[in-house]
Amino acid sequence: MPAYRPPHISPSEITPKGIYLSRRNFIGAATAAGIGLTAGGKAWAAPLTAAPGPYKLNEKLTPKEAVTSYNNFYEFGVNKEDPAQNSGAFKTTPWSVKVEGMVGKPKEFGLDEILKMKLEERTYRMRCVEGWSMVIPWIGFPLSAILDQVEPLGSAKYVAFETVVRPEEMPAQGGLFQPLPWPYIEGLRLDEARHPLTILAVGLYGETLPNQNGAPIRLVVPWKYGFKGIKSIVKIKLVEKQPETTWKNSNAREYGFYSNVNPAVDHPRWSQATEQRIGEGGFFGTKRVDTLPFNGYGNEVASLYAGMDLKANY
Ligand SMILES: Nc1nc2c(c(=O)[nH]1)N[C@H]1C(S)=C(S)[C@@H](COP(=O)(O)O)O[C@H]1N2
Ligand SMILES: [Mo]
Repeated sequence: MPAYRPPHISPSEITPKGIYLSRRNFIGAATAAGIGLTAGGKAWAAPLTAAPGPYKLNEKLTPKEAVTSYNNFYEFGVNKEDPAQNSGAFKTTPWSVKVEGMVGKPKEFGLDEILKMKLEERTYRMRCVEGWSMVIPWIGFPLSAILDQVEPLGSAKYVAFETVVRPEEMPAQGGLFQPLPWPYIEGLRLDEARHPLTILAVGLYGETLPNQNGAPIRLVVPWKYGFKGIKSIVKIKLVEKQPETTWKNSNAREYGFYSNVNPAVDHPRWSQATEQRIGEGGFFGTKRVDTLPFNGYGNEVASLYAGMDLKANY
């Protein structure tokens, strides 16, 4: 039996080149993604239209092939190519999301209803705690649109999220080696959840989300490390106390509740000062750029943390 694997592994810890994918696997997955098929042969994409949203970014988009073949989704395996290769049998219809807890009007949202929300294109800079980043044209809507409908009570202070548990369709949930405890869980403070930058994404690059990116609906919080962006959500619960989160539970010294992108707070095992833009300087390029406080969204979100010590609240 493999030993419990240290949670996140910085690519630079594995190879000096900065990328630990095998070239052959990456290109194989990218080709499959490019023709709209996962390795399992299932078509995943349907066109999705959305109006341009706020927060324009003047940065080069990460190629779709990289966005859809270099993923973290441990339910399908711990290697970057696993989610694209092992998620072909994952069924995303029918689907619904329960929104419950401290709310006046709990509600179960069916996927049809979700897809009728006012969808926007939101191109965001995304930063993984492992030291790489992408620029992704998401399609989604503000999480606040759903929160408004359920009418949070005054006592609600946090929002807790849960990913689906389906060992029959998610190989790493059914295998002997369990990389994480399931369900994958995440959380935000209510004001973070209501911030206009925080979206529920249902698509990217003009199409419905590929399974490997968290179909049919996932969270995107661009000023936080990528692991806050919980995928394939089935439950959203308004709660009074700070909820447990998967990575903090697995290693609280390395991962906090807030997980705001912060170049001044190093991960205990590597620096967070710079990042590798996946797909720039060639697919396997090693060019690194400076990481920005709040991933560059400081003007929008720094006020949420006024008076907080962000070194203690990492
Ligand atoms: N359910 C679930 N959500 C998850 C993860 C996961 O393993 N399981 N990985 C997280 C991490 S570490 C990152 S960096 C992002 C990656 O999202 P992407 O593959 O769409 O780029 O998803 C996050 N959401
Ligand atoms: Mo990540």
